Amino acid sequence: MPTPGRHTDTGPISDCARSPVRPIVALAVMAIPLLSFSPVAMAEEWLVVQKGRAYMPETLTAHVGDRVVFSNEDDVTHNVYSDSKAAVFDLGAQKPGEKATIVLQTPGIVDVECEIHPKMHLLIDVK
Ligand SMILES: [Cu+2]
Repeated sequence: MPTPGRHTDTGPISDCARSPVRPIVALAVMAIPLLSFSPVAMAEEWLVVQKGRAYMPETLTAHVGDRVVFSNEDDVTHNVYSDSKAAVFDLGAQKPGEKATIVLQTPGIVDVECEIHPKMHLLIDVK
């Protein structure tokens, strides 16, 4: 037997008219995580190589939140440290091939030295 009652299903036409609202809501929900993650995406990572008993580069302009990776690509041990107000740290004895990372947290000039080789200097200008 056929289904004579089908004509009553034409009611949902009014629901279809409302559906264009949904994509706008979806876009608004997607925009929230994009905005909250943007400061993290802006942080950069800088590579400072120790080679020939010198830092390369010897000057760096970075920003609060950036990371600096110290990579000992020399054939001698180094000991990277800083007594500067903007960043006080001591990475300790760093053997050839070893890496260590710091995070810049305060604006100012950071004078990075080496406990073993006093001629080594790296100036980081933290904005
Ligand atoms: Cu050194």
